[in-house]
Amino acid sequence: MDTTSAITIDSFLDQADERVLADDVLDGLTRPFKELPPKHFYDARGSELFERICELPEYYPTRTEMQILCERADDIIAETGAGELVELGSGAAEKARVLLGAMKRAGTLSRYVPLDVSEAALAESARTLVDEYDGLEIYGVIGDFERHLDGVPDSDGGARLVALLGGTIGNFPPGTRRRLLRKIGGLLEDGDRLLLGTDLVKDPAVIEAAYDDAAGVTAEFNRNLLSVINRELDANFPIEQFDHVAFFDTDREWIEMRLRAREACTVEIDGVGLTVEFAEGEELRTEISAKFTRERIEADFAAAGLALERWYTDEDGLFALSLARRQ
Ligand code: AVJ
Repeated sequence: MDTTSAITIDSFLDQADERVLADDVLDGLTRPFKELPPKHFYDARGSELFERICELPEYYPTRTEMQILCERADDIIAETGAGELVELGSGAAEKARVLLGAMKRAGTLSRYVPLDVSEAALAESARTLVDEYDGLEIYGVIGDFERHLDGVPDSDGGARLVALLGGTIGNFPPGTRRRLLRKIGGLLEDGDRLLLGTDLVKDPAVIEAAYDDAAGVTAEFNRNLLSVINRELDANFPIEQFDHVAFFDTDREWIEMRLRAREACTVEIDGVGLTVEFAEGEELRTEISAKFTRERIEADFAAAGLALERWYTDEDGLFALSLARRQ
């Protein structure tokens, strides 16, 4: 069998996308409180550092989510009857594999629709998966799920499961999060479900350790954002003079990562013709990662026209998978 015939890949990234980092830098570094969106962490080195974070003893989300998935995948598929998996931010498709395996056991497996910005990761995982799952069709969408949800094809007829895993939804501030959830809800028809992975509120010390590990991998990951800007936008951030900061904001229930200038400095960003001053001790916010309670997820779902149907968590209540449908 010519397995490649089971793979279709559609790309929505174009030259305009090279401007996204430039625009985010122009906007974010000229604000009264400097800020950059976390999506720019993930160049090749940043993706590698993130994979190392996932292996750290302090970083519980990835392994906990995987454990819940492995324990509950058959339940989730029995509950939804899904035969098609749409995964937003699919990466190496390790979590997808667990759900596809359950679909195969249930006899419903038909199509996998991964959406990811990395063409390499997507093409590679598609090749392995079609070999592993006989008859599986793959429709890959190369794009950014904030902008290219329109690239997701119509449902293939059976029940569809749309997955946003890893706790990525926590990277968006509350209003943006609800808007995004509503847009994602647009991919669901009657009988389709959303599977959402969220990290949960817990002892702040546990959360802070997960974002400030003893080996310093998260600190490197955070500083890597400055290397991306130095390289892509011809800038001269003195990277080693920025300290990693991570703290849990108990009112907002999110962790914040920042980079703090140890000394005052002037940074030239030639690619956008910008000069930026940092005062001694000034901080640049690089990420928020919201932690949830079941009530908060239900409220976000309601505001996005969705309804929580099933709630799966680990015995320590560290992380949750929510199954939701359109209201
Ligand atoms: C990939 C967004 C889920 O917020 O925990 C890990 C990224 N940042 N360590 C998270 C991250 C610092 C991660 N997400």
